[in-house]
Amino acid sequence: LVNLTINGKSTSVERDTTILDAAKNLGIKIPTLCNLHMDEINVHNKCASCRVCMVDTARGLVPACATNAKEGMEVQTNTPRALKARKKVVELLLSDHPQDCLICEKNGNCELQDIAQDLGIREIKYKGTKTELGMDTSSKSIVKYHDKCILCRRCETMCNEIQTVGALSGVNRGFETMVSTFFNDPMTKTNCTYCGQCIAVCPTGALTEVNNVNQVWNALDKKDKTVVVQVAPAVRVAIGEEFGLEAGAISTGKMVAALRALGFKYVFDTNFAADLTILEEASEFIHRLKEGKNLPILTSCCPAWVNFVEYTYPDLLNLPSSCKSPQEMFGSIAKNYFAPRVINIKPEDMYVVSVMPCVAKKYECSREELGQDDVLDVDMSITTRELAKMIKEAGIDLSNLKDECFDIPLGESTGAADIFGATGGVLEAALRTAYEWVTDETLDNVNFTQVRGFEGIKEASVDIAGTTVNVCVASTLGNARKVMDEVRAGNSKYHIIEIMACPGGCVAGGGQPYHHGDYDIIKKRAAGLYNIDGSKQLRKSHTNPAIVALYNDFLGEPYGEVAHKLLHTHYFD
Ligand code: HC1
Ligand code: SF4
Repeated sequence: LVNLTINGKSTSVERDTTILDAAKNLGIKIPTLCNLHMDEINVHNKCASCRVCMVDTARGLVPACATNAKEGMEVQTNTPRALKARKKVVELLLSDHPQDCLICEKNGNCELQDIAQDLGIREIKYKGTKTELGMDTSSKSIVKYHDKCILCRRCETMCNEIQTVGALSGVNRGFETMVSTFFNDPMTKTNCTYCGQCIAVCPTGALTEVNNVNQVWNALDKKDKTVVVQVAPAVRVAIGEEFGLEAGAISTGKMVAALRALGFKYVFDTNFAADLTILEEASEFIHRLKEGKNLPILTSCCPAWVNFVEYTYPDLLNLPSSCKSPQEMFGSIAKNYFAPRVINIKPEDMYVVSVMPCVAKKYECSREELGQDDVLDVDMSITTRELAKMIKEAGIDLSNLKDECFDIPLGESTGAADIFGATGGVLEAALRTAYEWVTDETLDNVNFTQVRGFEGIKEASVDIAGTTVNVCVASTLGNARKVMDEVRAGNSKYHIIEIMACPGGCVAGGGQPYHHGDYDIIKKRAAGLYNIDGSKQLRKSHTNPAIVALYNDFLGEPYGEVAHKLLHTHYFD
């Protein structure tokens, strides 16, 4: 241990602790822009590029994030000299930044804006040449606006170290320095999976989602379309944050009320399709297990993971489940069942909007194979943040709305569907159904707690009618790579593997309200989903009466012919 004082307060910390972390332990805030520390998921971005965290020591000014605490050190975080240096650094950053905060996608959520505000900066002091490197709007999911990049490298850390995709890195020098793709190619020409984790950690408006809010307003205005909306599991425990509610607050009823007030004709639930996915995926698993072929089965509901497996493991494309994701199954059932059979309209006269915690879902719904006869299953996907923008734009105060219920039948779901939004949830939901189907016994304890929690890779063995089923859950693409390399090498003992690209699952999706590096927020959202599951009467997907009726009236057998046509897909190398 080393002993030091910060602003006169004594503390003892482990050797190798930075001044920044030592101060944090004492409850002393030192502002930073580039630093990002999320121990739970091993994110340690400390490139010390922004120099906002300058503090005073006997040796002069030092960056707190890159200077280790030393025995006897006396640190002052707020001397006039430190404040002046900090202010100058931010003034220099602002001098080379587009000053369009009022119309910036990140307005109100920008860490640079916040620091400028906290430091009382009221003028752009240094005026001169500015970086002009332009935008990349090539993808359906992500906008990259280079001029707003402050070179903090958080996105690079996320993409390279956590996701191991390597789509972004620092290139060029001086004013030309940028974090970009190889040869500055458009994102669509790279292996970017659109996981959106770079967006989740970008402190400014340099990386944002493609904003589809206006397209949704336009659709709501069309008299010739029936506009329906579906909402992903993870949205209901995060949307409240945009309206001052606690992270993890269960806002389902208020969210439904807000969607109805926005003008959607039917407010449905992706959860309905999550239950449907389980019936198809459990059937597919049992089928593969009996045949002893194409194991382990890999879950296929996360579109960034699907992109990753297509790019990285083209030799293993027999393994992902052929099930479309719940987002897509929902669209398919809404257009090919609900439209013609329940409300008597043509599939092309229905417009399906999805609200997702994810930016890859925007890309997923544009994949041409995910539809029937040139009608895409889902027309437009917006993020949790974009829904919040629409609600605010309409002047609705979500936190004061009275709870309303989803429309039926595509709004009915079991607890198994809610937990899809947290890492391990899809697997747990599948086990609840597979167990009962294979054993023909009632599963009394539906809580497979071994696959819950935030470990990057979790495993368990479950006895199903005398067969030991080995299961694995991985979240982040870096962890997926570890598991998949074993599969490729023939060393994997697993029968089922669930993979989600975001650290912790969809609750941490790239389209959720910004967490600003606070992983507790993500834990609270997941706890919210498990609370919903625990409080529901029905917690096994195959007991959802609306799903049972759908098979009886329309689909026939799970994994049967109609299901194959409407609910399954294929992959491309
Ligand atoms: Fe997800 Fe899924 S859980 S992928 O994480 O399988 O986005 O929430 O909607 O489709 O249901 C996301 C969340 C979501 C799908 C479901
Ligand atoms: Fe990398 Fe994901 Fe960002 Fe693409 S979306 S650049 S894969 S972090």
